[in-house]
Amino acid sequence: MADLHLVIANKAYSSWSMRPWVAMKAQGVAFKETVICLQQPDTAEQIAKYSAAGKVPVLKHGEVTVWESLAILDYLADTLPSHAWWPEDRAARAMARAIAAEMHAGFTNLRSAMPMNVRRTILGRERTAEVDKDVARVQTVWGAARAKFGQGGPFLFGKFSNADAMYAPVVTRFKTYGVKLDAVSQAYADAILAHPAVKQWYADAEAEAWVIEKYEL
Ligand SMILES: N[C@@H](CCC(=O)N[C@@H](CS)C(=O)NCC(=O)O)C(=O)O
Repeated sequence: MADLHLVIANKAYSSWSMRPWVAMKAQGVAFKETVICLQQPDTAEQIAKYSAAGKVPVLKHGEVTVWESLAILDYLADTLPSHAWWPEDRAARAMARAIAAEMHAGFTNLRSAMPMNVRRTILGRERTAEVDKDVARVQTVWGAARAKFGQGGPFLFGKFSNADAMYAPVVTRFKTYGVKLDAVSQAYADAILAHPAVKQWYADAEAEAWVIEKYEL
C-alpha cells in the first residue's frame, strides 16, 4: 500500500488539521506529515502543490488526494478497515457520523468567537448568546453520546473514535478560553486532553517557531 501523507497547517492554530492528525495518531497509523505555515505570502502556492481546493488538511495516498477533514476520516476508515475509526455498533456509528457532520458543518459562532490557539490561555472573554448556545449544544451532544454509548471507555463512544477527533479542537478551545463545563463534559474534556495523541499535538505546537500575530489577539 502507498504511504499516507498528511498535509496540515500550524499545530498552534489549525483546528481542521488537528482532526485527521489526531485520528491517525490515535489509531497508530504511520504517515508522513508536511506542515505549511498559514498567512504567509507563499501559503496559497504551498497548499496548491497538494490540492486545488486551497485548504488543508489534505491527505495524499498514491494517486488519491482527499481534502475536507471529514472526508479524510471516512477515506481512512474505508482504506484501513482493521482500525476502529468509527464505533462498531450501527446505531452508535450513525450517531458518531451525525455529530461529526454537525461539527464539520456547524458551530460557526463558537468557532469564530474562539479561534484555536493551543499555546494560549485567554480568560475573561465575553461570550454572546449565540456562542453560549453553541457551547450548550456541544455539551448536550457530548452528554448524549456518553450516556448512550460511552460505557466502554472515557470517550464519546467509549473507545476513541473519529467523533472524538472531530471534537478534540473544541476541547482545546474550551481549555484556551476557560469555558466552564458540566461534570460529564469536563470529564470527557479531561480524557481528550490526557490522550497521548492530543498531548503530542500540544507538544509539537509548543515547539513550532511560527507566531502569527492575527491569531494571537
Ligand atoms: N472544511 C475544511 C476547512 C479547512 C480549512 O479552513 N483550513 C484552513 C486552515 S485551518 C486553511 O487551509 N486555510 C488556508 C488559508 O488560510 O490560506 C475542512 O474540514 O478541512
